[in-house]
Amino acid sequence: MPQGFVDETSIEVSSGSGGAGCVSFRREKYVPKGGPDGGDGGMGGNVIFQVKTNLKTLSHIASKRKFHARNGEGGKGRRMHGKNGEDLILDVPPGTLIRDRETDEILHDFSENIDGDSWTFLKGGKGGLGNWHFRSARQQAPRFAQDGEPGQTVQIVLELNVIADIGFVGFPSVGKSSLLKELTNANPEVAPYPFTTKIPNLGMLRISEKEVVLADIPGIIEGASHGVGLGLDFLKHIARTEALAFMIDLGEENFLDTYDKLLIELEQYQPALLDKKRFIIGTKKDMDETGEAEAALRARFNDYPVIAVSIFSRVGLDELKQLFLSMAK
Ligand SMILES: Nc1nc2c(ncn2[C@@H]2O[C@H](COP(=O)(O)OP(=O)(O)OP(=O)(O)O)[C@@H](O)[C@H]2O)c(=O)[nH]1
Ligand SMILES: [Mg+2]
Repeated sequence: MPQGFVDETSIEVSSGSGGAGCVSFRREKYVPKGGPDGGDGGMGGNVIFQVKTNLKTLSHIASKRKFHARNGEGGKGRRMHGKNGEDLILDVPPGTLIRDRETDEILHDFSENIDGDSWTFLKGGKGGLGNWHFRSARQQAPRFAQDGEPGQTVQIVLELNVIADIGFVGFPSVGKSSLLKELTNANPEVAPYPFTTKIPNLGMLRISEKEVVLADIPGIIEGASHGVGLGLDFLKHIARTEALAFMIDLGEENFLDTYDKLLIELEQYQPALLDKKRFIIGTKKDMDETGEAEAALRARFNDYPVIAVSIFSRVGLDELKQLFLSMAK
């Protein structure tokens, strides 16, 4: 599996400790020695995982190593209960698998889950009882209370098989990796010679709370289905995407033939690839005289969305992001 397709992150999670019970005695006017009135400690916060379907990767978790739920607060006089500690709620994308780091045991599998489904992994510690509970005929003024129960700490690994939403297909050097680099957190190699990209790269585009995963694959040339260039084995990595972006270099002489050539290769590899949603990206719009090329592209593809972009002059990128968003699941 190429790098980046399995998202994995190792973290430590801890539930909160319970708050301590309180030792306290009533103080009232005219009552010289009040009875015990120390309240109980609050519960420690739980560790909860929750599915969020707008997430596609674990990158929002990977930036931190340790996560803690809050501790419960101590009890107070007048039998006042301490505040419960706030739960730690970790949002994960559907498909996330949670393992124990030491034993490798699968603790939970979120593969079937829908938005908002949650799983409580670690319970917070119970709060200790206040001295009020320990009064008895023999013990009228107990000077002790219980400690809160400690929280639990576990090392876990989160795993996710990331499936891209949109795959980039195009001839070598059309600018696939440049676009991925421009729009996402990925950092693929970019160079002015063909077949710079040898294994697929994934990148995540975040637009207002939503994540769209883009897949940059090696260049496809005529005859690739018969093994020319790098062949087409890498197309398996875009077999499950929602949509394909056909990238066409506006500065290239025979740019209108590119699309047909790409389609032939895709069909040879797997006809089902042609059932996917499609759209056309004209690249390198900053080059001279690409205006005409763009118009020709629009005329040819009036049934698919067409967007002309340039990484250098930064045109068309916002429009493209919106299109990606609308094409993703
Ligand atoms: N003028 C211009 N050049 C661009 C633009 N985008 C990419 N390039 C250049 O095109 C060349 C190829 O870019 P890449 O992003 O490596 O192309 P690729 O499609 O990933 O190529 P392969 O991985 O070899 O298939 C590089 O020299 C880029 O700097 C653009 O918007 N305008
Ligand atoms: Mg590339």
